[in-house]
Amino acid sequence: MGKGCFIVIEGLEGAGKSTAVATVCDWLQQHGVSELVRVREPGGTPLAEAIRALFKRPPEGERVAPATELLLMYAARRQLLEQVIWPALERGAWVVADRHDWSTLAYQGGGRGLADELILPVRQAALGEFRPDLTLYLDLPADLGLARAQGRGQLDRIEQEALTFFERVRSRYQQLAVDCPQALTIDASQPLASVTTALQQALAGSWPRLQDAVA
Ligand code: T5A
Repeated sequence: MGKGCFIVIEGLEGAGKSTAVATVCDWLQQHGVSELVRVREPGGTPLAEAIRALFKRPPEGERVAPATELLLMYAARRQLLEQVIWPALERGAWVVADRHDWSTLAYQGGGRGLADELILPVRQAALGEFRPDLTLYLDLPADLGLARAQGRGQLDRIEQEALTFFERVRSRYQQLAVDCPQALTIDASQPLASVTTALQQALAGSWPRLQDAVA
């Protein structure tokens, strides 16, 4: 897929993903990356943003089935890939994403309990073999992440789930990170300055491999 590089930030609510995206982009710019594209999931195109709004605030009184969540997430993801990510990578840009495929595996798989037999064919149809060059997983206890999210004000539909839901999500994330050679885990329970340093060190360590990938 093109000559660019695809970096994804993953983690629970309140892990500090938005802040991490900014840190990663600053670091890449300082190291000579000339075109950077930031995206978030779900979202990033008008259609995908409309799906995000429906996903977060469905029509009053209508329960969203877990399998519907799965299909909405991959529909939004494919649209973002077609409209933004793949064209950017094709022209040599670096793309930094706030959430991607692991969010579905962790939230709809781990959290909602959907079986791999349902998820994986949908994932294959939407992504094929496309995967990030680097995933930075921000790991923290679910209660700490939720407390940070609560500190920002009103909670959305997902944030109102029970703590055990987020513990299952975290557990799936941790397993995905262990299983993926292109992923690094960052301790996101540390103070922000320490998380920033850890992200910069992770990028420095991955830099030779990422440059090889775009060469
Ligand atoms: N979803 C998404 C699925 O279920 N399936 C999917 O496939 C996808 C793609 C998206 C929701 O959709 C679900 C998951 C989500 O529930 P969102 O708003 O895009 O929602 O994502 P959230 O995770 O909800 O976004 P947050 O803003 O809560 O999380 P961030 O970006 O990780 O956190 P951030 O950077 O905004 O920080 C939150 C607060 O914590 C503070 C920040 O200053 C901020 O106030 N903070 C720290 N404080 C102390 N120490 C640190 N180290 C800190 N880091 C951040």
